[in-house]
Amino acid sequence: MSLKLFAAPMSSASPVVTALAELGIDCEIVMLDLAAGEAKQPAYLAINPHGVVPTLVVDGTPLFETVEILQWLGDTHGVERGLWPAAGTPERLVALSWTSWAYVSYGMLVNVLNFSQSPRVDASLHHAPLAADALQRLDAALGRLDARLATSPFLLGDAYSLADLVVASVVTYSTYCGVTTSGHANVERWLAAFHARPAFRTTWGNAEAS
Ligand SMILES: N[C@@H](CCC(=O)N[C@@H](CS)C(=O)NCC(=O)O)C(=O)O
Repeated sequence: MSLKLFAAPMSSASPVVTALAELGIDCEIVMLDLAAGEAKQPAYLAINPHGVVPTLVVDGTPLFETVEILQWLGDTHGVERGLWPAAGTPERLVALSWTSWAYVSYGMLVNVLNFSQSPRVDASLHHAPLAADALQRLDAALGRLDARLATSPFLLGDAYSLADLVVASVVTYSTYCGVTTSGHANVERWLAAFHARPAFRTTWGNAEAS
């Protein structure tokens, strides 16, 4: 199987780069310069019409959307490495639920927060009450994640898995956007375990919000 990842430093592609390192997958990685508009060039738009990273090209077919790439890596490479539950198991359902929750539900609130207060968004579009509401909802969401992590060290039980990598990546990014994890001791313990992993340390070296 040939794999080629289009990525950019400290971007939505970072969790994919981390997963490739965690799984020990040999993959060509092409780093685009987003500021120079490389993701908007016709050659790249032919691969990903949305003009964003990441895109993983699998035997010539592009796969985009970070959460789909990560779930696909779990399905195709994670099971044999003990990092993703096998198809047909209850744990697979748990893994799909939490990883999609992170990108779709929690991620939607992070986007609201960013659009309403980020310095990267035109100040005329900022909306302080909306940002405050998003922060409150994100804190409540972290409370529900904390309750899950109170029952076991990791999302799927005693062992670290790609499900932790996916959800912890999104939660880590949210902290760069102003979300605080204080008051959620289980989330903080679990995030520290993620941040201690070599795959995280090598790929998120100079992290900052993007
Ligand atoms: N929902 C997409 C979002 C991808 C996205 O917005 N990526 C940004 C980088 S964080 C990007 O490539 N922007 C293109 C640009 O700035 O030209 C995903 O998760 O894959």
